[in-house]
Amino acid sequence: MESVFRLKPNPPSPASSPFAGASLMPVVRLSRMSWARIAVLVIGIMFDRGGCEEWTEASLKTFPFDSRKGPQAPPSVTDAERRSILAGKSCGAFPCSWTAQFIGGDMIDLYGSGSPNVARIFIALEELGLPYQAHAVDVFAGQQFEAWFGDLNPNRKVPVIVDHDGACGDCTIFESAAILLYLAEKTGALLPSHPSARYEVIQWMMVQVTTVGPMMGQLVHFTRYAPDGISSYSRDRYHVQVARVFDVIDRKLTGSEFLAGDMFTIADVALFPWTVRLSTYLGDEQEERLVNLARWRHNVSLRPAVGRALRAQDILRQQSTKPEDADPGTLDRLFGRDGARRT
Ligand SMILES: N[C@@H](CCC(=O)N[C@@H](CS)C(=O)NCC(=O)O)C(=O)O
Repeated sequence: MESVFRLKPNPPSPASSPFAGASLMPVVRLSRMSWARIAVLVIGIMFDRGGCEEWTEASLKTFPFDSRKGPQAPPSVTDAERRSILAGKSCGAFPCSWTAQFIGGDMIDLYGSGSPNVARIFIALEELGLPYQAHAVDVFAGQQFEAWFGDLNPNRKVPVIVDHDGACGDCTIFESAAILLYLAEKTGALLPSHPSARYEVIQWMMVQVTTVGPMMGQLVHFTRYAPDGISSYSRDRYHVQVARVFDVIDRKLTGSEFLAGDMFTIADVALFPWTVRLSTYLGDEQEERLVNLARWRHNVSLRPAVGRALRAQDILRQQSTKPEDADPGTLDRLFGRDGARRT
């Protein structure tokens, strides 16, 4: 477990915090935390475009903060102040992983990367307004094979969360769908309680985790990573499977605002990240036929929490090795090929 803390981003020293000196607030006598809250709110209002743009690489780059630096150092706050911020879910325009640094205290550790299965968890945490701290696991540098990560997930895949305020104490959960269910049950949101509505959501979420994720994952693998010349049968098979399941989803979205009805749920959270670059792998022509999916994706992309989630995940992406820069031996181990041992 020793290297868990190495991965945490280094906050700037408290001396560099704009809230560090009381002399910055000479006229109105407010507590530091009140000033911090006001600053977060004002800057948030100034820069939040309501998440009202479809997420693209370009929109991430134009976000007015240097996401590599993240937020300013947190001032120390009292428990009462922290509770009142949490009660107000005052993440504002910023990712809750940023605001959480102003709050301190128990929060959720998220271990992840820039992948779609990890994006699911960022979106859920932001939708639920839960404070969390994100840690990069650099999978294209092989960090998932380090001993400390095997203690968190013996299957050596991200995402993993550790909830320090969980019903089971420090609850460690892996597998993105299990995490989504856990977070929904913890908060009583994104999943209806009535059994028929609940299982409508669960069955559509299962379509994502058993079919969309794995089929897309294999299609991406055989399109991007497999050696030329030997993979056309496999690529064609996964292409057909992806096209088929998205036809099913598109039909389901006819006359239905969200995947499991008129409420945004963990089924939508599970699907969205895999649709962001769908045309790259499915082809423009096939994707254009999915008109209901396009309408749904556009609406989901306008949700402020989704915008915040993707910006927060981009910080992890920037801290990680790009697939094209990965060492060939690490790629062999990651993909379990050429006799390389994964564990
Ligand atoms: N079924 C898993 C899949 C997770 C997954 O495939 N994670 C990839 C994201 S890059 C990973 O960690 N790969 C590293 C590896 O396989 O070594 C989930 O939904 O959580």
